[in-house]
Amino acid sequence: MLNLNTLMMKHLFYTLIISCFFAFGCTSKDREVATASLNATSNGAAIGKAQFFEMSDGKIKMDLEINMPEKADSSVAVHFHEHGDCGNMGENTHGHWNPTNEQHGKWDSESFHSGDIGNISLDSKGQAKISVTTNRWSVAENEANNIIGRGIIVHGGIDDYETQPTGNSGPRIGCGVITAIK
Ligand SMILES: [Cu+2]
Ligand SMILES: [Zn+2]
Repeated sequence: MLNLNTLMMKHLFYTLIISCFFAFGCTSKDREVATASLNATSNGAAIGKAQFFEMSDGKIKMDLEINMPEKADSSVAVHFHEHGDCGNMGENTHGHWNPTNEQHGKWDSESFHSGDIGNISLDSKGQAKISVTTNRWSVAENEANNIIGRGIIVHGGIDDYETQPTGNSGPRIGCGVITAIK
């Protein structure tokens, strides 16, 4: 005869396994796959960071934080640029990263570059936190939409979402490089 304790232990064990799969998705935790430190192009001061997570559905999520007290109560434009080289006041990142060969535009509009994050409004302290989740990005080597090694540029002006191919977004005041986390 099985004793009651053994039965209860078995029940508990299967309950835990099942609830883990169905309720908590314990095998598919979002994994941090890349990061970028953002620094002022003028003096190298830290102005924010981006963290990238691979989601269970294969999409990539970016959590972006900007902290620029000198830009309080204003907006800055953010884009991914082609090259991960912040030299020469961010100019070495060259133009907007554009793996799908589209026109520059507003995120989620008819046509836009895959790194056209767009205008981000900073609060009275110059801070902002945004998240973007998309299937336009990957971290897979040899994929055209691999974000690793791309530059992130923070502009001192506002993206008009029209002017080609830059949005006329003003000077490059901040820069970072998307770096893989192994
Ligand atoms: Cu830009
Ligand atoms: Zn663009």
